[in-house]
Amino acid sequence: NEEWFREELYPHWRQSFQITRELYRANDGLQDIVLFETPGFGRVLTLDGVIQVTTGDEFVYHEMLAHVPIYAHGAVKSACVVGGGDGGMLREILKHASVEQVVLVEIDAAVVEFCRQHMPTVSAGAFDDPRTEIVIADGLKYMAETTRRFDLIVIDSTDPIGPGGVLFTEQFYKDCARCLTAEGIVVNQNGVPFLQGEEVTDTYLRRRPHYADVGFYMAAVPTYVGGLMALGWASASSRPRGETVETIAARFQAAPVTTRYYTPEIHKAAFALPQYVQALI
Ligand code: AG3
Repeated sequence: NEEWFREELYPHWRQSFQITRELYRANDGLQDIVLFETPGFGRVLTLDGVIQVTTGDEFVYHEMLAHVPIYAHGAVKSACVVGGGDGGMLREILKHASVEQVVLVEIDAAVVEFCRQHMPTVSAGAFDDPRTEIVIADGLKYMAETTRRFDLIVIDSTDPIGPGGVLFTEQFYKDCARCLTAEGIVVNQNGVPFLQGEEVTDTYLRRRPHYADVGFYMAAVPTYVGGLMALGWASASSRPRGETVETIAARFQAAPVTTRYYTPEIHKAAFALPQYVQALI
């Protein structure tokens, strides 16, 4: 009598996970939060029925959204994570000794509490790091109002459905641009372009007016099915994306972090876009 979770993100394509046991289920009025254990991917967190994190493969996503911009920038001191209530993005950013402060702006306090308790290996102590500041707020409002400036903004959101939808608007991208330092970089999860191609086109068009450089890079996250996932890139200066593999490798060697996916060669290669993705831009 097996139990299965079926993800219904796409109308025409579903993926299923065998459930060893359901651990928790909550609804705090903002979204449905469910946590279950699987034989293959460890603990899986879903929000409104869509997989956000699995302890098995989260390293790919978190490493690629943290280390690529950090090594491309070369001297990130201040960072902001919008979303990311599981703490995995914080964990990766805080691996860098150059980082002095990270503000986590998460709309849903319950996600932070839930993940802190039931997925502690994801945050791995990052919530308690003295460099971490947690702000429970709507990211759109926070970015519109803050006077802080960041070398790095990571938009670690859900898909553009539910409370995370505003994090894909032109207004939000414009506010993020205002909050960047001179060589600052914004990255975000931009969906799986084979299945969500319009998200790439929309993001490109909404950012183009507000940044010196707008682009995408890619990573293979097993549970975000449908081929490579697109990670969005926008920066206040056109310098960071073009850094050579030699420069990236030298920075990585001078200030290494432990990774399971990221390498300087993957960093460079990730910006090579398949034709079907280029066609969306
Ligand atoms: N948020 C990214 C979820 C993307 C799922 N989308 C998809 N499969 N198209 C992850 C939050 C992890 N910190």
